Amino acid sequence: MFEQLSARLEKVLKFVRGEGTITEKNMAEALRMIRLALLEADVNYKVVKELIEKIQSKALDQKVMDSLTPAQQVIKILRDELTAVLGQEAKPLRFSGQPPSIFMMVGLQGSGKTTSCGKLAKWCLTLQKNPLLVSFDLKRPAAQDQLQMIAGQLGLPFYEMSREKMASPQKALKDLITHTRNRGYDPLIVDTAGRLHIDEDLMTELRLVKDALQPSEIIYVGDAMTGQDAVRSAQAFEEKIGLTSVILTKLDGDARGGAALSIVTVTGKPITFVGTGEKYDKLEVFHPDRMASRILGMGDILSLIEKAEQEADGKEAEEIARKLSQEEFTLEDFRKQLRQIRKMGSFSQILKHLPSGGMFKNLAGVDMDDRKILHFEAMIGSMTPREREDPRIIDGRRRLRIAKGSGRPVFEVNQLLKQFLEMKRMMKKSQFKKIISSIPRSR
Ligand SMILES: Nc1nc2c(ncn2[C@@H]2O[C@H](COP(=O)(O)OP(=O)(O)O)[C@@H](O)[C@H]2O)c(=O)[nH]1
Ligand SMILES: [Mg+2]
Repeated sequence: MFEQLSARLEKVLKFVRGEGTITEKNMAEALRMIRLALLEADVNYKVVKELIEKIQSKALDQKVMDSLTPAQQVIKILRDELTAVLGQEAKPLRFSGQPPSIFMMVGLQGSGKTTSCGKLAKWCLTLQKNPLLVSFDLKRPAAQDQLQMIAGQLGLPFYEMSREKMASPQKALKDLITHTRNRGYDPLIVDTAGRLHIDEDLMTELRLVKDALQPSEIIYVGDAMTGQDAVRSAQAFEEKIGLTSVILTKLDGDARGGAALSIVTVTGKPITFVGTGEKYDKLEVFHPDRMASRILGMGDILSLIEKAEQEADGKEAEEIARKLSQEEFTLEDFRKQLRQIRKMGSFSQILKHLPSGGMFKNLAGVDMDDRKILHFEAMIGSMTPREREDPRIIDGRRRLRIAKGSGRPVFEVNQLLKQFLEMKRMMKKSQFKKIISSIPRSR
């Protein structure tokens, strides 16, 4: 679980933060904790071993960077290493120079292949592409019904593989390419058979599709929630079929952070996208550095900003994010933030992106449902601009006025102010994000 990994690493960081210098002893203890945290998060033990060795040798090399405290150094090294393992930079999907590009999806049943076909097609639309969806499963021709339904929902073209066509698979696939080319579709997104277990039959079928279509991308779709199982099957698909990239699904759930690290290490193939929900817009470009930060518990502020930007004015979102990481955050900003949160959807989704132990933890404690957000907004709305700038001036009389004006009880006004001050206090304490953002990347 990301949260577990984050929580454990946070403990580690607290530990190293408190010490003035790196000594062999506290370093050993920090590494032991990092190792446990990673293992518990389902990171492959070989990956853990390599990471620990790298961190150890780099951390004890005192010349890492003079301007950093030892704690910052360990954090920086760990973050850099995680990022390096995850692939350093976001990798885009490769479109073929000569259309049509062909994306072939492989993976076990239930991993999210069919759903990801829909998501990917939807994403292609944003690139002004003209995707065509098709499903190829010799054993279960009915499997294509699901994709056909998705295509229908998204208003996208779907190519039907009838039983008659599939009687001669090679010809069916050749006709498919001709059809795609003649109609000018690009890319062709191919859903393939998935079984609960990998067997030779499945691999033979997938090889047939691969040989006939010569895909520009063979995309392994892995369910992050299945942890090491996803890692093992990724390895099998890589060995038997050969992969070019990975989509990791269900990162919205109880997903283990280790799966991402491990799949990349074991297959050597980049993660291009992550699935963060059942809906077709829940596909996010994978950013290794952000994932590393998220694993480290710093919260994925950048992803959050991106999400906010889709809904709100980009400048405003940027400004709020900047203020969030500094101290000038006022009740007015808080109100804007609440408004955006309301637009963005479920609050628990947002919480996942914020630093664990960060300012929103306490808000979560008061069960921030949409109604609560509206009430908070109403109360802030009843404040004068000066009160919003400096809530310290809000005395008993002002509280009563605000309560009356917003139609909320006084205790809720008190609660709002308490939450807000607590948030600011947490932000002041949360030097971590600042440390990280101020660290120049050494690579
Ligand atoms: N929460 C969540 N559910 C997903 C995601 N991707 C797929 N699913 C769900 O996982 C289940 C299996 O997905 P499906 O696409 O049918 O898997 P397939 O057997 O590999 O084609 C479905 O209920 C999907 O709605 C995701 O990113 N997040
Ligand atoms: Mg399917």
